Amino acid sequence: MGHPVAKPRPTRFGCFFAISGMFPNPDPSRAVRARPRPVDRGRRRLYGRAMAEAPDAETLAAGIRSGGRAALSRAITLVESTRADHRLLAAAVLDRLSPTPASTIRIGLSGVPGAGKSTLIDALGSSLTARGHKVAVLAVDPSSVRSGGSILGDKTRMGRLSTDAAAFVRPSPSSGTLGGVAAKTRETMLLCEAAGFDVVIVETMGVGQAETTVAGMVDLVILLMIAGGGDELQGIKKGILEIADIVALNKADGENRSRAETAASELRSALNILAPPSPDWRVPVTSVSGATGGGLADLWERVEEFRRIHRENGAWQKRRAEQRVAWFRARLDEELRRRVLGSREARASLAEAEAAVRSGDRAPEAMADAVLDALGLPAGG
Ligand SMILES: Nc1nc2c(ncn2[C@@H]2O[C@H](COP(=O)(O)OP(=O)(O)OP(=O)(O)O)[C@@H](O)[C@H]2O)c(=O)[nH]1
Ligand SMILES: [Mg+2]
Repeated sequence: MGHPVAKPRPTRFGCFFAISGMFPNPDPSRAVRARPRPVDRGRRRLYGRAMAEAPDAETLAAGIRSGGRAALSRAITLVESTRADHRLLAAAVLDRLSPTPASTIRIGLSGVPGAGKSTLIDALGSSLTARGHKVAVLAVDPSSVRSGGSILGDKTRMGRLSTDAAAFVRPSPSSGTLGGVAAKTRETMLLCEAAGFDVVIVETMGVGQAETTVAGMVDLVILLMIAGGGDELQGIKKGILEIADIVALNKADGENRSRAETAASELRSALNILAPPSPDWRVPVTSVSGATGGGLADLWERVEEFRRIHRENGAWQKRRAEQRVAWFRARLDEELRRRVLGSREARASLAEAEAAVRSGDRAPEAMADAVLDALGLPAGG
């Protein structure tokens, strides 16, 4: 039996081989050429040219470090851009801003639509800025991935924070995959930290995947719940409860207060049967009201307690380090794919290869090998 790739087949796939030498490596860093600063020469040896050449990166980084809103906004625009040269420039800015301050707190706030996340963030955030914190609020909204729009009225539901000079509210980037939106949100978070925001809250509306993705970029996850008609415990997705570091029963006000407190105690028993997220931490369940501000001081105390305990046992630092490596790997995978398969010619050839696989004419395994061979990446190395 011959090599499957060599098997002559009557498809138009021959065209793939004809242009296989034409996969240009898009080199967007050419667009941002500049004389490297001294430290870049070392980086250049280590990481190649892309990181060394970025004329505006230094200026932008300096502007962000000095707390300039214009520089911050410009860098966020770069992060959210789909242009390759913008992404490279954003990467160079982030590199100059590394490491960002270790003293910040990154909070993921999750909960079903209408749980009161924005209202609570507005109240909690305002109380924090009143105490001298600088608060950034970002959003990962899976519906924006599908619809191309951001959470409607998000800013208006954070009326106090969006006009607060010590706060920064940014809606979800409105394009890309969930992973792409999350990556942009994470980069924006780092820019905000470098600009002096010491509390970052990432609001995520949703069920499932978005929460897990956000948990991969924050120090702790607060799950906001509301008391339902009595069967709310059955309705909880176990996966979501498992990523929660703190649970808050929201809307504990007016006649809903006692229902929220009953639900909180039921949840405490439910959580007892789940493995705690770390040996030193039992997930606390508090009742809060974003509307009245009730319980928010207690909620913040839990956040600070979580931080104190996990900084002392090292889990805080370890989680951040692991997250950095995970994002490095994700970016590497994405860039590898983009640079190897992203050109117009490669995409056309891939479409052709996929058509041959879709029709059943070629075996997927052999076709994947054929594509990589044609790209000069044979299996034997
Ligand atoms: N009684 C009461 N109502 C609240 C409270 N917080 C929010 N609400 C109401 O609940 C509704 C949803 O509030 P939001 O803060 O927008 O909820 P959200 O979770 O951010 O919603 P999405 O972003 O759409 O997922 C609004 O009508 C609020 O007025 C609260 O603490 N108590
Ligand atoms: Mg909201």
